[in-house]
Amino acid sequence: MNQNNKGLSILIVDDDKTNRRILKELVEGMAVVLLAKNGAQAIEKSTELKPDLIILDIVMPDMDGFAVIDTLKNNRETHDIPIIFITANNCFEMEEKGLRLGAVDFIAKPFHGGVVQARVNTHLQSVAHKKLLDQLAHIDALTTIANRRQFDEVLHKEWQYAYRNRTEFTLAVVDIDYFKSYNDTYGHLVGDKALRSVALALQSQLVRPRDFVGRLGGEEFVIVLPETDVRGAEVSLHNCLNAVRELDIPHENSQCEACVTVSIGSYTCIPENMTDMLNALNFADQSLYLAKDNGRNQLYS
Ligand code: GH3
Ligand code: MG
Ligand code: MG
Ligand code: MG
Repeated sequence: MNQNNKGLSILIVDDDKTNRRILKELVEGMAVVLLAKNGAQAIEKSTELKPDLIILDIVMPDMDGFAVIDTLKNNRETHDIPIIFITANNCFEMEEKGLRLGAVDFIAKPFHGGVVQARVNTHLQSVAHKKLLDQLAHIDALTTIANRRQFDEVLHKEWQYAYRNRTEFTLAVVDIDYFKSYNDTYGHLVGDKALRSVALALQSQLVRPRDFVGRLGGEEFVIVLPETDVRGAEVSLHNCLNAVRELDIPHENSQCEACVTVSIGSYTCIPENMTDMLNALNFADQSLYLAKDNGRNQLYS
């Protein structure tokens, strides 16, 4: 029905088999359909599969729709999933209760198929918009890699993981060498192009799924290497240095080589608390300063 909804999923929760089938037939052209026949199953599937929209029956044995929405809204993992109530129990009090519990819509049974489709379509479109906005909010427009906001979130998550699991954690800061003079020599637009190439070269070297690179701002990047000790980090970060050098972007006024290079400062630790997270970037920055002071075009860890 709507091309923009591709890849989205809807969970239909109803204890009545015929209702599940009818609803499924109505919406299966718009999204991937998942089914649950009771409240417990609804919660299990919502937590595991994170559907983009839930159509929820109210009257069900054991656990009714109100209990289900209450549980989902109180769980951080599921609390943003939009829920549409659909029920034969359609007095205004029920409708008000459902909406106050956080439902985005309320449909009375017997329903008209076209109305259900139209409403579901509207909600799927808002989900798609929200996803797009969320993506844009986490990406750096110039380089297309992750931005500072995403870095802050990843740092918090990975630092917490390392702290809880007593694993080593590496944070590295990357800064392009003599980039002011690059802009002065070749112009700002060519500078932007070089920035993009450097960002993608760094990204191409970080192959493990949780390795992360983002743009901190200006011509500085940040790399997070979870579960990585000093030796492991040195391998990955040397690969990054080489990948940038191998781009072989001419820089006739660089004082290290005739091409664009970067300096990298890194810091590895097993976190002892959550507050030290704020200092980790400073420590990596201190190493970067030493890499610069030592002649640039190198890693200091
Ligand atoms: P160093 O080797 O010590 O790092 O020297 P540098 O010239 O790279 O360092 P400095 O901090 O003095 O200059 C950074 C320059 O990066 C300044 C600015 O012209 C350039 N820059 C920052 N952001 C952008 C951007 O988005 N696009 C372009 N083209 N240049 C940028
Ligand atoms: Mg029912
Ligand atoms: Mg800089
Ligand atoms: Mg620089």
